Amino acid sequence: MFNSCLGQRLSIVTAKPQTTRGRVLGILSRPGVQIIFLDTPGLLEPQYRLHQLMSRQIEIAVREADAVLLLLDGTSPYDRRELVQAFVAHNRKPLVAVLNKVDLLAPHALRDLGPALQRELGLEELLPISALRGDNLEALLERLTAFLPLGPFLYPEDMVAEQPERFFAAEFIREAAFNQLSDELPYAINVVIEEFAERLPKTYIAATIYVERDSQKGILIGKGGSRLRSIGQEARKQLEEFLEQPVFLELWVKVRADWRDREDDLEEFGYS
Ligand SMILES: Nc1nc2c(ncn2[C@@H]2O[C@H](COP(=O)(O)OP(=O)(O)OP(=O)(O)O)[C@@H](O)[C@H]2O)c(=O)[nH]1
Ligand SMILES: [Mg+2]
Repeated sequence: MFNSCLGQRLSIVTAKPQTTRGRVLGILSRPGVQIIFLDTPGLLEPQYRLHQLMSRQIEIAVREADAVLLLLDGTSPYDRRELVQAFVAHNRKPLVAVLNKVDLLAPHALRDLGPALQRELGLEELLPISALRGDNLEALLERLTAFLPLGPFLYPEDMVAEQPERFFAAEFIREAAFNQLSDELPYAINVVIEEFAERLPKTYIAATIYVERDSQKGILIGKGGSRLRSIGQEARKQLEEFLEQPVFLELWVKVRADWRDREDDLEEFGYS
């Protein structure tokens, strides 16, 4: 939804939950209005110190924001019901709630689901959208605009993102790893960009993928290095599209035991 509203692929998207770990800022400028979106992780029950820091990203974004956009997945609308209920109950910011993926819902299912969800979660309004098809995104932008303060633009009109290219490079590598690994392994991964150099004819990017255990290292690398190579190929394609330049990508794998629970590692990796 974030990417669809911005018309750019800034936030990585995968079929696995807990893909987004940090806060990603995206700027949408139109005549007379600038909307600054902060994409955050989803509400979650923390199991690791990393999860606590992810939850804090939500708190920080909400504190900074003029309005909160609560996005529910139409195919699992009651997912984490208590967390969502508690969030809505404690929220003091203007709230715009949307039900996404209506492209996958039959019209009659939507007719019943909308009012039931509103009642259950205490939502005044629930806007059905499809980020995939673009349904109701204009209506959503209009609702959000109503809560924005009057004033000069906060960013130049031609600026879409604020975070450095290195950040997005790490994210695209993590996205490829999420797509190509299964079970717990994607969650044990962290990507660090070691070098990012704009050289001719190709931008040179070297990155380390950290895992938590030696056994995970072998799975990530795969037979004869096949899986790591395949992850690298997918990431390189995305990076070339994003940077609009040919990219030479070099990937390394290292073990950092229990990094998801270690304060010093989380700080080094930029999560705190
Ligand atoms: N059919 C359909 N699929 C969608 C739509 N929007 C997102 N998806 C899919 O839903 C999945 C999750 O998308 P994400 O953007 O990673 O979800 P998220 O809410 O950011 O979740 P996390 O970052 O993991 O917390 C991906 O497979 C998307 O392609 C939509 O409008 N319709
Ligand atoms: Mg996300």
